[in-house]
Amino acid sequence: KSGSRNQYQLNTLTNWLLKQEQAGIIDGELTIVLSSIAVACKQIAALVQRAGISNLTGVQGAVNVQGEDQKKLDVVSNEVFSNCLRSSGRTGIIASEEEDTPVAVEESYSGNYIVVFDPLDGSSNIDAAVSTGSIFGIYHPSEECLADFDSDSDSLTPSEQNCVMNVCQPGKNLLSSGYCMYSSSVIFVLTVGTGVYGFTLDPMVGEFVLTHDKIKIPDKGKIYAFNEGNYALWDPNLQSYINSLKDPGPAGKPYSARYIGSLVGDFHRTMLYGGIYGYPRDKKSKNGKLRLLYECAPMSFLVEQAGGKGSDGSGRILDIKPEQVHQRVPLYIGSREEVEKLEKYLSSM
Ligand code: P6P
Repeated sequence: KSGSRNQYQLNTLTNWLLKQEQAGIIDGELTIVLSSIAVACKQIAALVQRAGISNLTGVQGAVNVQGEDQKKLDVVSNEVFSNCLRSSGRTGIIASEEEDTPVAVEESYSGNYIVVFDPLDGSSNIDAAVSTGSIFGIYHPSEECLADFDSDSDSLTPSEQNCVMNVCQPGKNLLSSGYCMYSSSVIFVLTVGTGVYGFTLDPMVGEFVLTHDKIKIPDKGKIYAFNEGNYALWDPNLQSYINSLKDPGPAGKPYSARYIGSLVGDFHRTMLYGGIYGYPRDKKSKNGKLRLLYECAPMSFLVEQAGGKGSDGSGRILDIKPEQVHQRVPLYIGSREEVEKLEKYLSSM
């Protein structure tokens, strides 16, 4: 029968990308950028799974721009991601959590896409073999940032300035975003603006196979994911919100607490099961810990595409235009009902 699928035809990420291209949803250049990101994630998955064997656990002995001890795998994953994007020939500028400033890609000869990424989020979990992940976002080059760019420009060369301007776009400009989770399964999740799709790596074939067709986050969940070790440092209204989840009164059922300490793992579970993940601002960290450009905005694009919400506590993450590449913002993300209830609690501050 024409069109019937025989059991040897895998529904791979490559097939899916070609279908999006045929439907005119993405162009051939973006297809190549996304394919190169998938290759980078496969390489990182292999490195992560053998970290203990190939002596890739532990620290690199350097500190990154975030002031965090770089793990060996942070450095290696960053190189893998950068090399795949450079050799795609379609990436104009890349910005990484592990690099001080965004860099223009000399090898680019077409497409000129802006790619922001966290090559290995949650890397402090590596030595204990707990879930980690890579996060990415893709933009068109943008001149609109030129208008009101007021950095300490004397410290940046014109080309560095141009890179920063092109990278500092609000998440609502994202063409695509996604993550790859390295856990009991390796799952590649992405959106190109037409819903959220998940692909599980089949180690027998070395291909990502469609396993989650149009992820929809439940409107309400039963799980909250906050680091309650910081509870004493939180705004009193946030404390009240968390208490309302733990003790909803006689009519309600208490939520469960789940916190992996890896954004990709906590977020992926929230996308599938519902509930809320939060990394609040607190007395120590005035803007929280997570970075807007390559953590909060890509995840917020995904959650909105799945019917959920991504908020900084008072507004939509995707509306925030970054002023600096590594700018941090508070993040509350997940099911619509939980995020809206949290915003109400915080607005009564
Ligand atoms: P804490 C990992 O370092 C990370 O950036 C996220 O992946 C994770 O959710 C969070 O920080 C954990 O931070 O302060 O709770 O250990």
